[in-house]
This record gives sequence, C-alpha cells and structure tokens, in this order.
Amino acid sequence: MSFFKRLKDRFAPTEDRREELPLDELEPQEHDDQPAETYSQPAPKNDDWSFDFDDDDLMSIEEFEELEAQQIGAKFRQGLEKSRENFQNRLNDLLAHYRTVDEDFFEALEEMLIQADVGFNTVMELVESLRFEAKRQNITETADLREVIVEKIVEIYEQEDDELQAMNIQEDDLTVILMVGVNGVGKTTTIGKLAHRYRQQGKHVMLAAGDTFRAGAIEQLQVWGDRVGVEVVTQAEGSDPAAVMYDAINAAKNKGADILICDTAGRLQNKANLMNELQKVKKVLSKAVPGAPHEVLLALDATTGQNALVQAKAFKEVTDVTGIVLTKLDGTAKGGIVLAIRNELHIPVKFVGLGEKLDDLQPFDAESYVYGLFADMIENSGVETTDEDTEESNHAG
Ligand SMILES: Nc1nc2c(ncn2[C@@H]2O[C@H](COP(=O)(O)OP(=O)(O)O)[C@@H](O)[C@H]2O)c(=O)[nH]1
Ligand SMILES: [Mg+2]
Repeated sequence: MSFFKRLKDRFAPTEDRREELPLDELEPQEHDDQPAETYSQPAPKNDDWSFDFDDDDLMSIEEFEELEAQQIGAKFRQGLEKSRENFQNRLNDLLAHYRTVDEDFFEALEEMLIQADVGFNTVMELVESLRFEAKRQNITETADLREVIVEKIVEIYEQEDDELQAMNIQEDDLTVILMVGVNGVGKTTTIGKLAHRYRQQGKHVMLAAGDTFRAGAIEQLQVWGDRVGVEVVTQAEGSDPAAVMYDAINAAKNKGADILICDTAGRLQNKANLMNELQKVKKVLSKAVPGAPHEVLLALDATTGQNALVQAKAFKEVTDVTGIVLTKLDGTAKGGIVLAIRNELHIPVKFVGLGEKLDDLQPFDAESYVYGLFADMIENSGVETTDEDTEESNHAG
C-alpha cells in the first residue's frame, strides 16, 4: 500500500463521519469556561467524546480505535492549518515550476524547507536522502517525488530512538513531572492541559505551584486546577520553590496521587541561579520519591522559531531534559521546527500544543504530524488534479 494511502486510511474522516468531524461538534460538554463544579474526581475514562452508547449500538474496539485516529487526524489538521497552507502551497508551486528532477529543483526545495524552520542540518540530510531515492527509483518528474518527500520527513523524525517517545509513567506509583522553560512559552497552560488529559484517563492528579517568582503565577495555576478539578499545592509568592516541592510531593504521597506536575519559574537570564534552583528542586523530589522527577519536560514556543532551539540548548546545559512540549504550533506557519528540534537536539517532542482549548495538547506522533501538514495533498492522492489546480499554482513559481 502506498504511504499516502495508508495515512489517508488512518487519519482521514470516512464518509459517514465527515459530519461529525472536525472535532468542534464532538467537543466535550464541559468547556474551558465552565465552572469547576462540573468536574468531579475521578473522571470516567474517555468521557471526552459524547456518543450515544445504545445497548444495541455498541461500538467495537476496532471502530473506537478507527474513530480515535480520525479525531487525532482532525486535531492535527486543525492545529497545523497555517503551516499546511504554507507547506502545501510552496511545495505545489515548486513542483509546478520545476517539472524535472534536477539540481535546481533540489536547491529550491532546500531553500523552501529552511524557510519553514526545518533547520539547516536537517534539511541537508533530508534532501540528500531524496536525491538518493530519486536516483534509486529512477524518478524524473518532480510530481512523482511528492509522496517520497513526505515519507522522508517521517523517516528523518523516526530514525531516533523511539523508546524515549512515550511518557515515563509509573503504573502503580507516584509519577512526578517537572515542567521547565522560559517565561511565556506556555508551561502553566500545558500543565493545565496535561492535568486534564491524565484526569480523563482516571488518574488522581495534583499540581505544585513552583513558580513563586512571577507575580500572579500561583493564582494562574490555581485557576487551572479549579478548572480541571485537581488540587494545587501552593505557598506564598516569593517562597523557596524547593519548599513548595517538598510540601507538594509529600501531600501527593499521603493522598496516594498518581501524578504530580510541578510548575517552575523560567529565569534563563541567570543560568547559574536557574541551575541551582532546578538542582535543589530535583534533589527534594528524588529524596521523597526515588527516581523522581520521572520526566523533565521543556516547553518551547513554536512561534519563536530558531530561538526555541537556542533556549533548548541552554536548558540542556542546566538540567536533564527528557522531552519537549512544543506549544503554539497552531500559531505558526513554520511547523518545520518540530523536525529541527528532534534532529538537532536529539530530544523527543512528547506533546504539541495545537490550540488554547483543554484538549488541544496532543501526544506527538510523526505520522499524525505529516498528515496535518499535508492533509489535502494526502487526501487528494490518487485523485486526478484538475488543470485549474495546476494553473493556480503555476503563476507563483
Ligand atoms: N494558541 C496557543 N496558545 C497557547 C498554547 N499554549 C499556551 N498558549 C498561550 O501562551 C500564553 C502563555 O502561557 P503560560 O502558560 O502562561 O506560559 P508560562 O509563562 O510558560 O507559564 C497564554 O496566553 C496561553 O494561552 C498553544 O498551544 N496554542
Ligand atoms: Mg507560568
């Protein structure tokens, strides 16, 4: 089966579901702006999607999984809209302008990918493997490279160790997640969304308000806690973050919580201070629960482009980052930054922020991502393009 066909079968909405998807109509009844009372701990599993489960209309596991994949597809499709327009248009322009596969085409492709924030080294690697593949398969027309390009993007991402991709969640013990990153990248918001996600899986979640530095940061986390119905451990503004962590991890232990997510202040201006603070926090956590923190997630803002890479390198120097949360991917047309992060930092992107709603934080997966980036191209594959389409993309090249 061709690569596009496989992605299409997996993520594209089937005819009977086109009405239900995209997700807007399937959104949970409990919306962001609803009062916290609508949540009660613990949440039933998968109450995300409101279906009629009639006795004689029960959904099979296969059907459920199929629907779930299509919902994920719709999420990525929606969140990557800006990037998709950018990627698809430019690629179509390129294919229309350079019809035969030659060095000029590859150079133009390199330039396009660099402009989409894919990152220089990653682009070189990607285009090199395309040159090789074109030769190997004897592809002479650029249009026939379409699918190979998308397939190579997935390959570039997946060549790294996949074991690290999943979250390190302790099945029968407390899991501690530490969220780090500079101010404004979306740490607190991500913590709220993560708490929501784990609560929906029926887990007992608690939060630690470790950003005691920035005015209003504690209240902001408290608001998220109320919204998703989880307890937030706080101390006064200006307290020692390590003391907050001490309280929080002991409270989480005593209450038998499954997951504790810790907010931190992101003061990168003073690296030595930040390093000290994070080391102290980690020490308190690991003393209370051996092995904690189980994840140190670095939040990066996708809209800051290559600057996000600079931040990541700086944070890697001060602490062991186990995964990236790439926020605000919905706000950029340069979604290629995902590839640069993976390929140049060798840290897996574990979640991506695809919007501001509670369920807009999605686990990252290379195939969902390329589906989001090239959905129209993928869905139209095998379908003849009209002359109009070609004409439209012809003029810009
Ligand atoms: N569009 C969009 N906005 C986001 C996303 N994640 C966070 N934000 C926004 O980014 C801003 C800063 O977030 P905040 O959590 O306070 O950042 P912090 O300083 O790192 O804790 C807020 O206005 C969030 O709503 C996302 O995935 N998409
Ligand atoms: Mg914050």
